[in-house]
Amino acid sequence: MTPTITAFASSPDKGRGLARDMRVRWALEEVGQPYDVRLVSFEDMKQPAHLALSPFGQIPTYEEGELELFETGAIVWHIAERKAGLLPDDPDARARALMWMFAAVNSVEPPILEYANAVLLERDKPWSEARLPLVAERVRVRLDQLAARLGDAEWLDGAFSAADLMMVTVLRRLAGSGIVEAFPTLTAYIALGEARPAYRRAFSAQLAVFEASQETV
Ligand code: GTB
Repeated sequence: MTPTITAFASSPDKGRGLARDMRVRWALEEVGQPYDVRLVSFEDMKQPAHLALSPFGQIPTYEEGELELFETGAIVWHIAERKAGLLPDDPDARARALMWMFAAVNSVEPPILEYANAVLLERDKPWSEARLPLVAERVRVRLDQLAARLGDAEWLDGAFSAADLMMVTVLRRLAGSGIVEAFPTLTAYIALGEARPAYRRAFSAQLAVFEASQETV
């Protein structure tokens, strides 16, 4: 059964591959699973039909027969569990892959999102100038810890897995901030992820949607 995912009809990231359907597209490309995409506007995302799939009115969602999922971590885990290519066979190594997926969304992503919000949504606040360095420092602390653990390894735990897919997409949100660029270990790690053919296919597919949306503006 061909799954259907939802994605922004017109992504605010302007085709930079930052919207989270990128994670799901990349996972599907890694396992060689074709998929359909239903594009939704911001208005569509808040309508009952989409809220039935995503209680928070967000993209991406994933439909496969009777199965309806939201949350990229859960969607990527589902894809990785069902198809070969994103998880090791060894049960302990699988448990560690799941641990790193949670680490990506639960320990690394929160300070990055706080920073992104501080830059995008709070710059006009009178307290922004004082707060931003504090928020940036919390990101640096987490990246320093992650870089120390990664060391000179290519991937988080042995071979590339769904954990790296999640971590790379989380870190990409910082591209151009100057923060992640100060960690050569992490920039090399991100570049390695971005060089994967499955990543390139997913990125091109997402970019094509954005470019088509610009033609109709
Ligand atoms: N925890 C959920 C998951 O991982 O699935 C979070 C999903 C989520 O945040 N979806 C966002 C969304 O639907 C799109 S990806 N937002 C609309 C809303 O909440 O109303 C987040 C995103 C948006 C924009 C950029 N950008 O412009 O750079 C980057 C990432």
